Amino acid sequence: MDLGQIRRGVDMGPSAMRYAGLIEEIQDLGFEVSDYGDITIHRSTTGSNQEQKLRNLKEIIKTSEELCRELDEILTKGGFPLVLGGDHSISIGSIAGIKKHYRDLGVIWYDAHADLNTAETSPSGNIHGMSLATNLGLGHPILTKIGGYQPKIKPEHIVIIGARSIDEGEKQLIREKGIKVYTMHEIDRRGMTTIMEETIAYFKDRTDGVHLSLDLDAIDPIDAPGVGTPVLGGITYRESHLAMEMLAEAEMITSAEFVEVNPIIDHKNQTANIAVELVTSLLGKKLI
Ligand code: DIR
Ligand code: MN
Ligand code: MN
Ligand code: MN
Repeated sequence: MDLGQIRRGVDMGPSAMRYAGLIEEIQDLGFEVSDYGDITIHRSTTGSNQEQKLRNLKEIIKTSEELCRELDEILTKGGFPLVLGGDHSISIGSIAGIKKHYRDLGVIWYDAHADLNTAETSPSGNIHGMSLATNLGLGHPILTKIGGYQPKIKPEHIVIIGARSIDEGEKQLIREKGIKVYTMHEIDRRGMTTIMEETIAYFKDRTDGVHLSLDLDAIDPIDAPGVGTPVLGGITYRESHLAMEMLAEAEMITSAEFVEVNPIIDHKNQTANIAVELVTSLLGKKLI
């Protein structure tokens, strides 16, 4: 889906990751893979839903409900859900489906942005910048109630990693709710090893499952140029590998999504390739 923001192309992200060998790479690790295929996106042709404050709201609601049902089904069958984006608004539907299976679901939000806007604070009206707020139960009531319940996530069960572009309203919300954020400043200053050790320790006793929501724009645009909203000064390719490897070692992650890969902007599928590498590191691939 690419309806959560304005730049076209991010709906081709899943295709690019499949071409980059995602399924074969996961199978090589010894896992059985069921590809559920793409979710049909109901794109409005009338343009009547181009609301200023919540762009493509109706279509995003429909898609989110469908994704929610699929993820609920995958977890009921005992699978590990891996969701491919698409823009980050997909996490509204994915977390709605996943959270049904946990009492206290933790979320790692690996992103240059906080995605904590609501229609009131958003500078863009793009719902991909509102998905984490929605999961906290903040924003448009139809969005927050996807899956028939709210909220999905408690503020103390969130860790944001890699943030470097945070809007005023988001900063306020972070302070107000006491959300744990490791900005680029902390990563530069204290190193990715410490940040991941702390994140893992933080979730250990608090949660019964942890979802990784990884926006490729968390990674520096030099390494991952194929994203719609690149922000200079990001997490390196190596640091990201390390983060995934440490999560794999901790056996902590129970579901994941990789979002915002935009093949139109990418160079030779580089960003999709990195996404696939990070997935395999997360699933336990080692160098030796
Ligand atoms: C900005 C950009 N904070 C917004 N958000 C992005 O539109 O709300 N999130 N790009 O990934
Ligand atoms: Mn995001
Ligand atoms: Mn279950
Ligand atoms: Mn982002």
